[in-house]
Amino acid sequence: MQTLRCGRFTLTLDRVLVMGVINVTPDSFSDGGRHDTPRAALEHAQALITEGADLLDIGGESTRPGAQPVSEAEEIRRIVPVLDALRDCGRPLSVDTRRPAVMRAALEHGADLINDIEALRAPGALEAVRDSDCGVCLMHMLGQPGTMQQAPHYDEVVGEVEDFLAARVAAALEAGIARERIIVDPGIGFGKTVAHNLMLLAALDELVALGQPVLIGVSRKSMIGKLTGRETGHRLPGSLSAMLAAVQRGAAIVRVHDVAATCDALRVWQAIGQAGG
Ligand code: HH2
Repeated sequence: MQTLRCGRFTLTLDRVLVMGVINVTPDSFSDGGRHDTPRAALEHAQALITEGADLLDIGGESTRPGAQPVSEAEEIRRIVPVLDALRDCGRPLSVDTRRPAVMRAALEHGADLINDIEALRAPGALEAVRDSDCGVCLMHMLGQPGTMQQAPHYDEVVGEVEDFLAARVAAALEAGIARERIIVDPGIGFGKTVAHNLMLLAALDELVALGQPVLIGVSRKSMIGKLTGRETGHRLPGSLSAMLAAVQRGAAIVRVHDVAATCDALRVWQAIGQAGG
């Protein structure tokens, strides 16, 4: 059975794990401004754990298309009190950051996983995580959040994303990060059109074949809005559908805002799978 080393935790991947999102940002696309004090974040975390979250992903910088970067100091100021407040919540704490200084601060304050939309490409990022025992999520992104949705182009999206992730896994291994610590993610919506996202989801088994657990984030994303014509708050049915399509093709971890509904959907999906033997 595949396991994932994740700081204080070793997670067994014998069922799909649900990562609940806690954005401590004023401007995230789906829940911006709602959990941006440690107290509000703690309450939100407790609710997500009760709903069934296996991990919590804390983000201090919005990476929605067109988002403006925040300063490193501000990102640390947002993240650290939340990590301190959640430290003993019993779930692995992931920090969504691409800055080495934020990674170091997060690890000092008990983060178990570094979730990096830049796949540890920033100078010093591999070194920042190498000597800890944290998990790392290496995500594919074409371009930068501010401009990534301006006409993204690929000759062959699945192959290019696969080659990128394979190269980043190799770089992480080379830096001394054990294979059991590494997750990969095609980065749905990060420098991709709806057609690119759909092709990546449809061919997810090709990324699963890399041998690392695959994380997928589709929750409430604009792809769901474009396919259904729904605003952010009304994208749950579409998000669940995309999530199940991803787990059907081998996704190991799903990053979601709606934890209770996701757990229900997974329970039914898994029961059907088990009945099939
Ligand atoms: N998506 C978002 C942020 N971080 N990390 C991974 N590994 N995979 C994803 O698909 C992913 C991610 C964007 O979603 P959200 O956090 O809700 O929005 P914002 O970036 O505006 O905070």
